[in-house]
Amino acid sequence: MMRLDVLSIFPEYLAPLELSLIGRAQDKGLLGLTVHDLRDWTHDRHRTVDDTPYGGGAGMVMKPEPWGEALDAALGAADSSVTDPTSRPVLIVPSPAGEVFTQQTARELAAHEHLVFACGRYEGIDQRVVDWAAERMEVRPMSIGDYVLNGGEVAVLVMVEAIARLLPGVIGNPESLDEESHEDGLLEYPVYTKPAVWRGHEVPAVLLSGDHGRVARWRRDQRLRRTAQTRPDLLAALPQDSLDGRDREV
Ligand code: 6GU
Repeated sequence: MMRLDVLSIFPEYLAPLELSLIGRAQDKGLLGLTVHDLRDWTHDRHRTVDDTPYGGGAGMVMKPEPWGEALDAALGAADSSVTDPTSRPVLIVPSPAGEVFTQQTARELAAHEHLVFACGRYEGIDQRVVDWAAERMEVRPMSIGDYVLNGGEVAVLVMVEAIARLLPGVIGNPESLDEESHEDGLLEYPVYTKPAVWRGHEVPAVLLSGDHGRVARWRRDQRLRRTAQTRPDLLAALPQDSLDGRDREV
């Protein structure tokens, strides 16, 4: 069972993880998710987690001490001498300054037994927390895209959903994963259901033809066109041998 620990000063922000697919995965015992309040590891009356930055400047920085104790607790008796890299915990630090999280990252992280997410707020976490952690575990500063959020919590919702749905048993029909956008480098094809005509718009005739070969070819063409239209960067990044002669005619 994959273990996930999320450390945050706004644990209520992670409440949606109890719902839907991820909530059910927890009920089924496929996933063990715990959300922790960072303030549980403060010892002053005001439960202080931030302080002014050394060197001056705007905003506040998250103090290292609560993070140190929180990470000690999340890691527990984890044995850092274990050699299998998938059994070593990974610390994911959401940050707009991180490496961009992609489907490839989701697949890599889904292979690990224990992920710890450290949600920063304000101007960020004292860098020594990350440096100290990097001596004990794999640390991955991660961004979910080129824009700025107020904190890491929403980014964690995004990453946990992308990772959890890849775990065996979480999605009812795992075949539905194969032709999704970003799995093989092409965007997905458009889908239709009944009625065959709706507000004057018809379902493409090929989908009613019963010819599985023609349907497959049409769907492939649609994926190529959509990708060229919306994400030419993805098309350019495809390995040379992933396009056949018919693909090149599209
Ligand atoms: Cl992971 N955190 C924050 N605060 N902003 C972001 C982000 C993460 N990814 C994109 N913007």
